[in-house]
Amino acid sequence: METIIVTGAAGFIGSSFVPIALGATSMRMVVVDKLTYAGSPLNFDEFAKYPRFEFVRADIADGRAMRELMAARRPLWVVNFAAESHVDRSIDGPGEFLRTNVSGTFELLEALRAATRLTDTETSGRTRFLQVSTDEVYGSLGATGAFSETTPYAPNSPYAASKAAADHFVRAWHETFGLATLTTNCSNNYGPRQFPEKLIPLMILNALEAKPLPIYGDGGNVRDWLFVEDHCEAILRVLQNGTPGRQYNVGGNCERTNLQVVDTLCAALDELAPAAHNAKLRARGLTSYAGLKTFVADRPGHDRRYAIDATRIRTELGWTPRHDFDSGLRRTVAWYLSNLDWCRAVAEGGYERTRLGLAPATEAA
Ligand code: NAD
Ligand code: TDX
Repeated sequence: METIIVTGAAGFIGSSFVPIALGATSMRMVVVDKLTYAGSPLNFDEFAKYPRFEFVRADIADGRAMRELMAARRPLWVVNFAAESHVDRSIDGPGEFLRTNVSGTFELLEALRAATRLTDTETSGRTRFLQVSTDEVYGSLGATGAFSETTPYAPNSPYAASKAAADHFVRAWHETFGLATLTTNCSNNYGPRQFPEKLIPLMILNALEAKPLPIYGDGGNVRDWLFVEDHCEAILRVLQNGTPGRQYNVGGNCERTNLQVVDTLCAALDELAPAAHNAKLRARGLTSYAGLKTFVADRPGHDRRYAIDATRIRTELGWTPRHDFDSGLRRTVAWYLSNLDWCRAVAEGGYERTRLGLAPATEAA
């Protein structure tokens, strides 16, 4: 039985990838995750006893552990989801982003390169490494245009810089060492099990508690939203049929300003958790969740607009998103409403939804 190693699958996107990959292949899956604040075993609970599933708690930046793991498991495929993923946290503490996102990716590449020498006779050179990257590496767009795979990298946040650096290592390991690498650059994901520091779950939980919905700046920043399962299906498609050494942009063709996202969310909440039944909201004299919207100081270095040109993955690999934003968002809201215990459990490490990422002003020279 061939093996797929999936790093970071105790987090949001990786945990959606687990059932999709287990269902679409007959491979053995080894999930490798450090279980940081963002990772929870609850996210793969239902697969823990599955015979083809194994969990290894490890740090991808631990080179020795990664070399031992790859040599022992001899994977056919490695998919790297593991990362520090929150832009605001990268402003408060960029060091961990360098360690996990850059050094971690480097250690995985080196460990797989070493193991591939042992494995390639078994897999006839079919070993593949897929790096799950982001559209944020391309920087910020003006009012028009979209990122393509030839757009130059221009990262603006410490998070984006760390992901861009990792992508360059991945590229170099293909060009120099002949490792069969693939990179996907995806836009903003939404869906179940997203840690409540990110825009959509943060707004849902704050709304239910009748707390302010903090909108950075003027709320006009644009993101291209994609339902998480669509992203995972794209990753699988690239693993199966992508051309080594190639990058694939993945997007939802679904641009929304943050204000539009929050308004759509509030409308879904008004329907699924009516204000009339929310005592805290009524105590504030409000009849709709939209009354909680609050404009706050902008994120430093806040990218204005992202948009993805997904022509390559559509024409070469036949992938298109299956979910539209309104139904995907409703499904997401319904999931959070039914999983408030999960929300409490993942925040137990001390996360209280306070504002992150307001860097102190740099002192004038
Ligand atoms: P997440 O923060 O929800 O999960 C990250 C996971 O990685 C967690 O389970 C965490 O425990 C694990 N991890 C962190 N450091 C680790 C380490 N040193 N060793 C092993 N495991 C470690 O992130 P996510 O939103 O699921 O994102 C997954 C990947 O997709 C990331 O690489 C991210 O850059 C990329 N991505 C995310 C989005 C998005 O909208 N969320 C969009 C495009 C790309
Ligand atoms: O409280 C908030 N208020 C607000 O206005 C938060 C948390 C965010 N925002 C804004 C900032 C962004 O313009 O909403 C937008 C989305 O913010 P995040 O959810 O933090 O996502 P973003 O910064 O766009 O990055 C996400 O998409 C790309 C993921 O976190 C990354 O991992 C991924 O690479």
